[in-house]
Amino acid sequence: MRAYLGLGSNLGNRIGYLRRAVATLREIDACLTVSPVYETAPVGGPAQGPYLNCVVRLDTELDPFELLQVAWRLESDARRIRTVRNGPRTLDVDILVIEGLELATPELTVPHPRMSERVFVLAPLEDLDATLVPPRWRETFGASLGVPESARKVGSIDDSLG
Ligand code: PH2
Ligand code: MG
Ligand code: MG
Repeated sequence: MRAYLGLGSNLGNRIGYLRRAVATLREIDACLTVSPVYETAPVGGPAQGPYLNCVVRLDTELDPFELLQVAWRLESDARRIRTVRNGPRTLDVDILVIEGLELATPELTVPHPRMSERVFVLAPLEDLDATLVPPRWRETFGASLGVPESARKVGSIDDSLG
């Protein structure tokens, strides 16, 4: 199956956490594609610092729940500590889209239920495949892209970003 994962970090060495997660995901798909990296204003939760976000596209033989286990393992490798909902984190890995699949279970809902409102997901997703972003979502997040700090492309995962 072909899956799109959203990665985010706003604690510690943010780009380092994203890079490490991508390196581990390359063990699953050596040919994966990484979107540009964005610096984005935090959405929801307590006052917290800005995020780095990107989206990864990969092809895998794993099933959705096996891929979810991988996402959780990446977060625990990053020593993520869960306190408040939408609070700051070293690493968040969300399954956004799995091509040709819709799923709603207690552990996993695909497509990700809140992605249509989230510029930090839609901007990098659109970079990878614009057909995944319906025009009416584009209108919403396209407007917020004009808002300073909402999401700013800062470079590629391999650049030395702060
Ligand atoms: N993730 C959240 C909540 N808010 N804001 C930004 N900018 N980026 C995120 O990845 C993010 C967020 C919950 O997963
Ligand atoms: Mg998330
Ligand atoms: Mg998550």
